[in-house]
Amino acid sequence: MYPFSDTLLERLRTAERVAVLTGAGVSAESGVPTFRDAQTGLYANHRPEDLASEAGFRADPLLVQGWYRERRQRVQQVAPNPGHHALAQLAEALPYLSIATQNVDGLHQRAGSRVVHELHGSIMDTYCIDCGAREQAYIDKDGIERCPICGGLMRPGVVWFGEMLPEAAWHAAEHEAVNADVYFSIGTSAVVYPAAGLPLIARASGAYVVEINVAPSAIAGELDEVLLGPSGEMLPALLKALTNNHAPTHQRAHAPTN
Ligand code: BJW
Ligand code: ZN
Repeated sequence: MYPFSDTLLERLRTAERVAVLTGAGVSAESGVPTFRDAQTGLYANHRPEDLASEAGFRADPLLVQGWYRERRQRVQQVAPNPGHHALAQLAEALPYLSIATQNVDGLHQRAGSRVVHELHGSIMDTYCIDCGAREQAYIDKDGIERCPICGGLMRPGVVWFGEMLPEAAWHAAEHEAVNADVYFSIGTSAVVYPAAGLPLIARASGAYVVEINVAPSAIAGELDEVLLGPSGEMLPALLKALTNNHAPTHQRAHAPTN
């Protein structure tokens, strides 16, 4: 059993708004590799900018399209883990909980989370880099996926380095951070900006900010609490700690007075 601090439990019991930032670590226990794990990470054998930038894509579209195709297949074969499910259930147990995710795998939505802001897009989405069409690709003689309308290269609907985040998702995530009473940063190394800045924005705006990770992230020293452990175990334990002892608090607060 994880020892959650009285401060965290009390802040959660009285919170009106809880916001969460997630990263690849949340999906690790579903069998989706993280990016920066030295042995198993998606970037273990390549420079990140060769796979996740427009320049890298144009330099070797066959490599990059193949890498995303394999990842897409993997995501379709896996399922949400207890961490995803616990977050969906926490949203039901608390007055309001939103998720800003850097993940492109759609697993939060598949677990039943309803308010999910996808900061880095979706791996299931593809579009033509030249005309933006989302038609079914054809494969050319070199094995490259091309646009049936203009012949351009088909790219994944994710956010690469040097690209702007989707405006609506970013603004929503920033709004949630500014207005959160409690903020969780879960399973992210917190090295990629602007997403990594969200927990810091939340803290500067007065939230109680808690990290859940198997190892301290780049911003761990600037947060209120760091809980070391896998999110697939930590989040169900937190849900249990909260719902076992406190169910009445919010119900009382919102129940009719007569
Ligand atoms: C567990 C666990 C378990 C394991 N339980 N935990 C400010 C300062 C410096 C640089 C910049 C800056 N602002 C912008 C930049 C440039 C750049 C950037 O941040 N670079 C840094 C890397 C130096 N950012 C951008 O370019 C962004 N765009 C932008 O800023 O636009 C404005 C602009 C435009 C033009 C010019 C300049 C500015 C876009 C960033 C897009 C990132 N895209 C990627 C690829 C997405 C597509 C794909 O999926 O392929 O997003 S990169 C990759 O990293 C992916 C991830 O979402 C992202 C974050 O990774 P994440 O999720 O943290 O994974 P890991 O592997 O790093 O960490 C996993 C963690 O889990 C670890 O901590 C483990 O310990 C933990 N863990 N198991 C709990 N069971
Ligand atoms: Zn096209």
